[in-house]
Amino acid sequence: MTTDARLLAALHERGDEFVTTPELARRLGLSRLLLAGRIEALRELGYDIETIPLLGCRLRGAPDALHADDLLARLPRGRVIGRDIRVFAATTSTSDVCEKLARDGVPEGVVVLAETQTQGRGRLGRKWVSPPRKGLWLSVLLRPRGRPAEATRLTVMAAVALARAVEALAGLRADIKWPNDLLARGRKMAGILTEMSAEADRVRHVVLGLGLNVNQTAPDFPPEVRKTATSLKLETGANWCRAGLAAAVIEELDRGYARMRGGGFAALAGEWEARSATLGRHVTVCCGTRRMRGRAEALDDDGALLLRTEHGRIERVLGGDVTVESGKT
Ligand code: BT5
Repeated sequence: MTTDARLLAALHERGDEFVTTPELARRLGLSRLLLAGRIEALRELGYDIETIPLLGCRLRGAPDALHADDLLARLPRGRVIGRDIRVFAATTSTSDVCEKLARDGVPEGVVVLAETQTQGRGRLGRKWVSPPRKGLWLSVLLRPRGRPAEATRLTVMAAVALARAVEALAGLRADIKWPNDLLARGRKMAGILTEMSAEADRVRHVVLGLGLNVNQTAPDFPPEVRKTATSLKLETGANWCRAGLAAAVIEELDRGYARMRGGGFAALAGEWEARSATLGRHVTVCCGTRRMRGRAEALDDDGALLLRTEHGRIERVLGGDVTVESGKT
């Protein structure tokens, strides 16, 4: 961790209370003069740090901006996902950046965030609207062991992680629509894009891209998605601290990934099923030019959707767009 990350961690840890200057200087291994310099630098970034002689310092507020040091300071130690965090003011797509890092041999777990994306993408070349400072646009590089067919498991894991973070912080119940949407009252609040580089039987790496709408109001959405999209702000009426949310999402992703590696996918899938807006419903799945109708029965152990077709057969669906046709049966 950088000095600024450790300084912010010490302040976050104490909440509303003061940390004395000698304690801070000792913890960070800095002279008081250097410490004052770091505090001033953070103030220039928008951190509201109050200093009172004898009492010390406390953090009164953070800017509505994402900073790698601040995110590192909010996260627990010893994690894989988020051990390296990189924040950009703007990028084409955070998944492009992650893909480059993958080819440069960067270890798994690096998280790339951007305040805005100029070419944010969804599946099949679709566009992902990513206005500046309104949401979380982030990608994670993973190098999982296992067969390429298991990559869908990562989408399942990411959907559960997002739903948990949103629920824990905003108290908002989010439904998961297979394979990659998070819905609130039937509207899309988040999307997941899982991109894989693989050989025949081995995954080289996976880039997991997550987009979560946070502080948009209706006019922030372009007309083409205004009726189908929603944000945390639209659902709760409040503005949300994106840094806090980003840290919660990263923490949940790390927890989910650890569970998966520890053989705990079945439990994750159970949690997914409990939050599912898809299972038990009659759906149409469009997969390229193929169209299938049936009842969404269950999740397979690799994350595929098991669909009981009109003819009574079970089809395994690995990807596609799901439209829910009717209520649960
Ligand atoms: C997705 O695709 O839902 C995956 C979205 C992944 C976005 C993240 S952001 C970080 C990382 N970097 C990227 O470039 N991408 C990832 P799909 O299921 O294909 O849905 C795309 C469709 O959702 C579009 O065609 C629109 O109809 C709709 N849409 C676009 N932007 C939206 C938004 N901000 N909120 C809700 N719906 C949106």
